[in-house]
Amino acid sequence: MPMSPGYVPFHPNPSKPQFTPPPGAVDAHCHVFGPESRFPFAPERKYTPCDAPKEKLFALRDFLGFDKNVIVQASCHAKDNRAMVDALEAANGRAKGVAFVGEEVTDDELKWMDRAGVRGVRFNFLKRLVDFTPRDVLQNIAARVAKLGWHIVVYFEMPDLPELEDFFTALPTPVVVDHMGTPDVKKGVEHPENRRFHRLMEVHKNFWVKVTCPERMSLAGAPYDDVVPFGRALVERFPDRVLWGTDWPHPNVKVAPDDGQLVDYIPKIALTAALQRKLLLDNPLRLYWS
Ligand code: 0GY
Repeated sequence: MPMSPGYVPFHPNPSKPQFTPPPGAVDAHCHVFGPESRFPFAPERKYTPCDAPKEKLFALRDFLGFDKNVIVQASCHAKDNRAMVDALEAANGRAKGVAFVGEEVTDDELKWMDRAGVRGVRFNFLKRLVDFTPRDVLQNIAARVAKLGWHIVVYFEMPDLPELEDFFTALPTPVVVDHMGTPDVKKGVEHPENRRFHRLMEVHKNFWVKVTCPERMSLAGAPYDDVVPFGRALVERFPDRVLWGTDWPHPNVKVAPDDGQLVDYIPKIALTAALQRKLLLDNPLRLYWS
C-alpha cells in the first residue's frame, strides 16, 4: 500500500544528541508501524505511513542513549494491537505499551496484552485520526481496564477541553494527557485555554502530562525554542507527573524532526539533573514498571 500523499517518513539519520539521558531513561511516547507485510494497516485508518518496525525503534533508542520505550498503539493499526504487542514481546522487558481497544475486546485479549506489558489504553478525540466513539462505550472500557490497574491516555485538541473535562475527571484511573494538551503556541503560556489545562492538572492529582511534540506545535521550527516555555512550565509545576517521549516515527508531520534535536530540547525544559531524572526515569518507571 503506498504511503498517503504528502506523508513524510521519519528522519533517515538523526544527529547524536549532546544531552546524555540518565542511565535507564525511558522514551515514553513512540509507535511502531508494521511492517505491513506482517502486520497490515487497518482498513479504517486515516493515513498510510511508511513501515517503522520495532528493530528501527530499538536501534534509535540505543543511539539516542535511552534504555526503554513506551509504545503507543497508532491509529493506522486501529484496534489490531499485534504489531505493538510483538514489539513489547521482543523488547526483553524494556518496553511497555498503550493499546487501542473497542468494547468488543475480550477479557482474554486484555489479559494477553497485560502479560505482554500493556499498561494503558488510549482514547483519541482527534477527528482527523479516528471515528467518534460514544462516551458510554469509553466509560465501559475505562471500568474494565481500571480493574487491571491500567491507565488511560487521552489525545485531544485544547479547544475541545471544556467539553471533555467532566468526562476526563470522572475516569477511574490515572489519566495521561498527550502532547501537553496541544496548546496553541502563538496564544502563549498564560492564555486562558492553557491556564485551564494547568488548573485541571493542579486540581486532579491523578492527571499526568507528556511534554512531547514541540515539533507539532512550534511556529519557528527546530530547535523549537518557542515551545520551551510551555514544556518548562509543566515540568516545574508538576515535576512528579510529567513524561517525555520522541513520538518516533512522527506520524503526520510536515517536516521530519531530527530525533537528536528533540533529545537536546529536554535540558531546556528540565533545567536540573533532578528534574531530568524525574522526567526520564522516576516518573515513567512509577507509572509503567512498578
Ligand atoms: C501522535 C500523534 C499523531 C498520530 C497518532 O495514533 C496516531 O496515529 O498518534 C498525530 O497525527 O497527531 O501521538 O503520534
